[in-house]
Amino acid sequence: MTSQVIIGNWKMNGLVADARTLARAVADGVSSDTGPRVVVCPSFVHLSTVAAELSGSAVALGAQDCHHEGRGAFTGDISAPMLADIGVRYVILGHSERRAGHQELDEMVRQKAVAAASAGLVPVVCVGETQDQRAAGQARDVIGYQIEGSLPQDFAGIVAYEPVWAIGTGQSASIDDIADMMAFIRAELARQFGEGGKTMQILYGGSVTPRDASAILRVAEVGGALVGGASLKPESFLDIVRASA
Ligand code: G2H
Repeated sequence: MTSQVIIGNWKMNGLVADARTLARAVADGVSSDTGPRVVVCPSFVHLSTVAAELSGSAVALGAQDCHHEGRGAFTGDISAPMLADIGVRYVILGHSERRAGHQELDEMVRQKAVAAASAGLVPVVCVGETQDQRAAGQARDVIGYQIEGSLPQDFAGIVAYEPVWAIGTGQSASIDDIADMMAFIRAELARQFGEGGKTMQILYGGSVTPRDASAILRVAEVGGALVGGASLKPESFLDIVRASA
């Protein structure tokens, strides 16, 4: 069985000293023997600091976004080759906070996933429905379209299902909801990608805490977790890592 993946998304939090302390605590708490793959995704300005702290550890470095072009006149943007160059191995793409706050559309996310893979990064593409879409019975349609639009045809990365209504609210989706959507996403991946879609890793994200991590990580098709708030507390994050397989 493929190891589960636990990814800490630090979002826009902390200063250099905080990132260093958090990275050190996670690096010290994760053993290098087989088990879950552990990734932390600090802000861009903390990547090099965190890379130094993670050096020689079993924890991999991730970023929270990248540009779809490799280089050029894109003021303020960061390319996938730049990230790979400083030791980044994973990149979160299409997070709902970027879809909502930066008007990122499926096609843009797809182009970023292509750029990330070309640079040797593992794209972690997020999909998720809003509360209104769920209430209107559109959750499956929305996720199906996001998968179709955001993942390139040769996609070999990770999909993260993050219902928008569960993000940062302290209220993760119910186990039944997660199981239902995971089964749907697996079927959709298999339908759209054939054999590759049957083994693509799918993470759950949205208010994962140590309290509910074990139950969530045991749901069929859940290949790990994308953790926001709880990843900022080393003990909470490491408890979630220990709950994974
Ligand atoms: C969802 C998640 C991490 P949180 O955004 O991507 O954050 O665990 O705080 O809901």
